[in-house]
Amino acid sequence: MANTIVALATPLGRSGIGVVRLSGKDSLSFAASLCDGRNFDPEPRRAYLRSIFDIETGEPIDEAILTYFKAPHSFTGEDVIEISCHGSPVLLRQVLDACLRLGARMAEPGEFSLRALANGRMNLAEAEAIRDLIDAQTAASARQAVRQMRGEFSHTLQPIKDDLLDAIVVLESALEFVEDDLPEMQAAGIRQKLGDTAENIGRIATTFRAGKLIRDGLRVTLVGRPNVGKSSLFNAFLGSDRAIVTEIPGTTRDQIHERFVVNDIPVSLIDTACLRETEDVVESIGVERSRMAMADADLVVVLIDASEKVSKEDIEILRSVEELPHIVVANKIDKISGSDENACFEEITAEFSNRQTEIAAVSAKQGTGIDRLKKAIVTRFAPDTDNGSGFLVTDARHHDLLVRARDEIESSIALLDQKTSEEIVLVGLHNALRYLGQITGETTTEDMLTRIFSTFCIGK
Ligand SMILES: Nc1nc2c(ncn2[C@@H]2O[C@H](COP(=O)(O)OP(=O)(O)OP(=O)(O)O)[C@@H](O)[C@H]2O)c(=O)[nH]1
Ligand SMILES: [Mg+2]
Repeated sequence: MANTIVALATPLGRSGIGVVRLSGKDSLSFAASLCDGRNFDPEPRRAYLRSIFDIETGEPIDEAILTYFKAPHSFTGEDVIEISCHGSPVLLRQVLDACLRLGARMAEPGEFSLRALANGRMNLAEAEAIRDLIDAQTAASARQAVRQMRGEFSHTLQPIKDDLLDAIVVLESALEFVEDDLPEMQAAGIRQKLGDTAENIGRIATTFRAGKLIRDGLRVTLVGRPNVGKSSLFNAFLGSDRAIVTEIPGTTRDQIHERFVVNDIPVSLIDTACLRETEDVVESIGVERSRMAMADADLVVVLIDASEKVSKEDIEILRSVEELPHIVVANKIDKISGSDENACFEEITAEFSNRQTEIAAVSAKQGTGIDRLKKAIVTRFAPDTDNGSGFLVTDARHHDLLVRARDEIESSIALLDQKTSEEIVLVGLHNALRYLGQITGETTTEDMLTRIFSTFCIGK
C-alpha cells in the first residue's frame, strides 16, 4: 500500500467546490508540485490558499485551498492532502490528471476506507457505516448509519464476544488440565452463559427486519386491468402528475418508477402496463414487464374499479397474485355510494373467502384514502417501525453472520448437554467467535474485504 492514490471526493459536476483527495506517502510532494514546486511545507490541519498550476505548461489553472493531514492523524492513517478547487468538472479532471502524471494512482472504490481499516483507523462495521451513510435515502437510514459509524454496533458486540471468549477459555483449560469431565457446577455456569449469549445475538439479529426496511425500503407494484386508475393512484401517491392518465384503456405501456417516503421508509413505486391479452408488440412487452415487476415486488397492489362490477379480468389478476404478498385497492369510490362500496367488497371477499384479502377503498382522483393506504402499506411490513431509539442491524452481511454465530453456539450447547467432549463443543464456539469477528473485520479474509469494498463509491 505504499503507493499514493488520488480520487475526486465530491461528485463530478458543476458545484461551488470540488475536492480532490490524495493519500499516501507522496501526497505532500505531489501537492507541492501542483503549487509550482514551491516549497510547500504546511502545518497539518491548516488551510492554505495556493495557486494550482498545470504541471507541463506552468500556467495557473485555479486558486485552491489545500489541507494537509499528517499520518497517522488522517482519515486513512496515511499522509492525506485535500485540494478544494472550484467545482468545475473540466478543472477537476485537469487536477486529477496532473496527480496521475506525477505518479499517483486512481483510487479503487472504497480504497480510502480500506486503507483506514488496514491502518486501524476504524473497523469494518464502521467503514461500512460510512458507505451506508453516503447511500442513505432517508433521515432514519442516515441516523442508523451514523450510530454504526460511531461504533455502537461494535460496542454492543464486544461484551458478547468477551462472554464467548470466557466460556472458550474455561473449556480450553478443562481440556488441558483435567482428564475427567468438567465439574457439574462449572458446566452449568458455562451452559447458562452460552445460552444468554445466543439469546443476545438472536435479539440483535431480529432488528434486521426493521433495519433492512429503513435502509432498502419497499418495492410496491401497482397492477390491474385497463383503466382502473393505476396511473392515477401512482400520481396520487407522489403528489404530482408524473404518469399519463387518460380514459383510453392501455394508456401506460411501459413501467414507471418513482420513490416516496412514508414513516421514514423509502418506497419504490412502480406503475405498470395493464395486464391484458394483446396483439400489440409494444404493449405485450409492457405486459411481460408488469409480470416481472409483480414477481420482484415486496407488495403488489391490485386495483379494481369500485364503480364497476368485479370482472373476469379482475378475478384472473387476483388469482395470479394469490401466492404473492398483495393488497386489493378499490378505486373510484367517489363514483359510488357507501352501500355500493360494501357490495364491491363483499364480491371480492366472496370470491376469495379462502384467503385473508386486505381491501382498501380510495379515490385516486380526489385523494380520498391515500394517506391511510400509504400507512397501511408500510405498517404491514413494520408494525413496530422503530422510532430510532434502538440500534438496528441494517446490513444483510451482518445479519447473516449473527445468525450463523447464534446457530453455532446453540449447537455447541446441545453438544454440551449431551456431554460431548470439550474439544468438539469448542469447534462451534470458535466458529461463532470468528463469525462475530467478521462483522468488525478482525477475522475477515482478503477476498471478502475486496468484495465488500467494491460496493463503496470511488473517493471514499
Ligand atoms: N371518478 C374517478 N375517476 C378516476 C379515478 N381514478 C382514475 N380515474 C379515471 O379513470 C381513467 C383511467 O385512469 P388511469 O389512471 O389512466 O388508469 P390506468 O389503470 O393507469 O389505465 P391504463 O394505463 O390504460 O391501464 C381516467 O379517465 C381517470 O381520470 C377515481 O378515483 N375516480
Ligand atoms: Mg396507466
